Amino acid sequence: DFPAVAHPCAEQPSEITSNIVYHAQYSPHFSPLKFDPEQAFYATALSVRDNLIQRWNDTYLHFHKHDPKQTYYLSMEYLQGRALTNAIGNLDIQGAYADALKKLGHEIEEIAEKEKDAALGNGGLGRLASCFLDSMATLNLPAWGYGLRYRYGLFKQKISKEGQEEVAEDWLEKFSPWEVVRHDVIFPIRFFGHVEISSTGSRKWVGGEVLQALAYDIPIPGYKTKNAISLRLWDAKARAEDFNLFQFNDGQYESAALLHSKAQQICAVLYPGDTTENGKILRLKQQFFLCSASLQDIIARFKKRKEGKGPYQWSEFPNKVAVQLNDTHPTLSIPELMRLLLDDEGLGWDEAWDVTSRTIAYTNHTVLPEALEKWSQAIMWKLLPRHMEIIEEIDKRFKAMVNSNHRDMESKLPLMQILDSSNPEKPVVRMANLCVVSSHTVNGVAQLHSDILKSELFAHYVSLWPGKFQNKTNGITPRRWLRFCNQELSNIITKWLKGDAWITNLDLLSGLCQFADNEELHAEWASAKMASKSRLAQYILNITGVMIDPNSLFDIQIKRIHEYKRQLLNILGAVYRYKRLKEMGDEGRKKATPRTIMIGGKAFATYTNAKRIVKLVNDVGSVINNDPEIKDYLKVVFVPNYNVSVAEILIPGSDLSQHISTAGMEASGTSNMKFALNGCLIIGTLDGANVEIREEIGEDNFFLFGAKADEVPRLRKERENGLFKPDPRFEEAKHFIRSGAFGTYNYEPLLDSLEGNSGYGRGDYFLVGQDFPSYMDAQAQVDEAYKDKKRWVKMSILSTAGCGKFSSDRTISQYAKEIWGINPCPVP
Ligand code: DL6
Repeated sequence: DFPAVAHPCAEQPSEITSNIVYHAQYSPHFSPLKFDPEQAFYATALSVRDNLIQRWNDTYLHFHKHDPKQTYYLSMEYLQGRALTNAIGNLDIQGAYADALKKLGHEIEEIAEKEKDAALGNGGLGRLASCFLDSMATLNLPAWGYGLRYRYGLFKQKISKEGQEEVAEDWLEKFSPWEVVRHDVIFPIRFFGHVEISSTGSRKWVGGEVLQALAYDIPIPGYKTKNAISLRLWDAKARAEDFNLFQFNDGQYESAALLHSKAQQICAVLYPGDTTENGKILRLKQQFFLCSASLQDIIARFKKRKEGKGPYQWSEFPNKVAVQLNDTHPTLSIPELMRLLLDDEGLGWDEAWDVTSRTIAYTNHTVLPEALEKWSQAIMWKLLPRHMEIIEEIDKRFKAMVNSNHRDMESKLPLMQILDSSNPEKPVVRMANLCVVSSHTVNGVAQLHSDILKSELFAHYVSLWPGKFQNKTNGITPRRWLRFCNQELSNIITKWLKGDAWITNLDLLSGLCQFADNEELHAEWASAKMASKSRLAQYILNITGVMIDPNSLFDIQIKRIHEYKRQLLNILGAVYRYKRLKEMGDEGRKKATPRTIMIGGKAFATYTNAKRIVKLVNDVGSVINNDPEIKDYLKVVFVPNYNVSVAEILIPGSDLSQHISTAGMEASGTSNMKFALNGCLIIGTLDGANVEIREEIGEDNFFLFGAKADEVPRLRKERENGLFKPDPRFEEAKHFIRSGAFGTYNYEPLLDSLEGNSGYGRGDYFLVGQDFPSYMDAQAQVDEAYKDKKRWVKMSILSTAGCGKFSSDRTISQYAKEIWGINPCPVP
């Protein structure tokens, strides 16, 4: 109902110039008269934000008026990366902004690099959430993301002689130009305390520690649409009255501000260490903080949208609200929604359960046993006593249902129940079981993974609820991961497909197949790749000092460092290649395909073997890159501090990428999709989404090796029983490292993990030795294929052409139709 005002949403270069200058002067964050690239970035971002705020408000109002069913995506992680190029690109005003900045003496690319990555996530799961938001906005879906506003995101990785060092990453060091604090959106969040029972038997959670959740919103613009949705991040604060002035004036500074310091801890870091009890409590507090704040907000919005429309029924709630749990981290949404409905809204159990289970759906992202969350019942009783009562009741009713309706399943109950007290000293709550029992839909993230969920991890539940389980193969946004990060290639695609409709309809890429042998396209394709490789080579030189040759085959593996992802297989292969190159002499080497192997990724701070892998890659690189005999044939580079922005440089410049996890262990992978989309060939196992990528782009365009998922248990057994005969090349590579060729660091614990079951040995659980020979054979095929430039470029074109399925627009449309039941609500 505001009177109309001229909004400062600039779209023409001259308006943009004055809007940027306006922000430099009147939204000052720096001393006056300064306009270097950093200040220019902030002023430009604020100017773009003006434009976004207009769309954002319009979208909010539109949803409010039409009251469609809305999805809320709850995730502990979002890996947003930088926002400026993406926002300007999605608003389709790149040219105008570039011109405007030129007039002000700046290049848009140069100022965009001043933005810090928002790294509020760890890996694929967080980046998936960010891709999903882009697709939700682009598809005009009524949907929002909820997360936490971590003060420090994922650590910055520094590489020293000792290996990886973690340094706090201060993405809010200056400020984030994108976020808007909503001072009116604030909810109380309780921890600890006890349950009070009234004379009528109703229960109420009281006492304990009460903090406030305050909303910070980040606008998410859709691509070429008026819709802009919200990523709402919660920050924790304590109330002024909780600051004890008396104690402070008495010199008791710490106790005076106790609750304030507790509030600061909640959103201090992503995934605080959880080896101590304090660490566990803090993690659980973070999870509950996200769930409780988001649900209170969702309920408030549900009620607000009903205002003036007569009385509402709670049974309507699931017709207006869909909550998607991104893995088990937001599981506490289940007992929290139950608590809010039972204790605050006064619903009976059956009604509250009906509403909750029709609202919530759960995505599983891993089958790794150590990643399946189990929380100590003792800690849960202490921190969330009312929720534990509710979880106990859910578990009791679930068991009663199985006992009365599925007597044949009774023997499976110990595996299926939510509370596991089989170890009386450490009874736990199994979060995944709570999710499966309470959600209306459970999905995996690639076909193979979803099949494994149905046949193994959740097999028993399938007999109870066969219709509950679905697959939603992951996807990536083609905007960030091709259109904006690889403009050369995307312009070529637009030219050959006669238009840019592929950006929102990625299936159209298949139109490139008909030109797969066209020489003109080949020349353009190869030249775009060379431009990206040269840019990447320059980047590597700048950050590592290592000179790499863009004419060599660029072979990249970037992902979190984990034994199951088998960076160790990659580096052992590199060690073997190096040894061979040394032995073959000058003449032999001349026939070799020159290669640059790049590995990047962060190791979790307490994951010792992962940190040893980082150290090994760096040590191997130091020796090989300084060997004058080998310099024209092989380089091994560890790319430090891998993050979204670094990926945007690496992926366009790749020829080959490695997705080589032990089959059955990588739920999906999404970087495999990004590489393939950018015309990079994959060497990989039949794992996660590799399986579907290979199906889509054709098996001739994929370098396959390794054991299949269904062979893995037998191979592990054989390995345990001493039946495994290692390939001599595998033995040679390990022996070479043990000989001290790459320094004197003690690699024994790492190498021994590939041996028998004694000492550090874990019997090569990840089957590196088993897959080594077929890996090396596949790498030899890569070397041969790369020599035939025509064949390689054709394979590269066909890779891109086959990636239509892997757009996150496709994934999100499927979630919208098949899980959430929501429809587009475009702002006119
Ligand atoms: O679904 C997104 C992403 C998958 O692509 C990866 O394969 C999977 O490892 C990752 N899962 C997680 C969960 N925890 N762990 N491990 O990050 O999800």
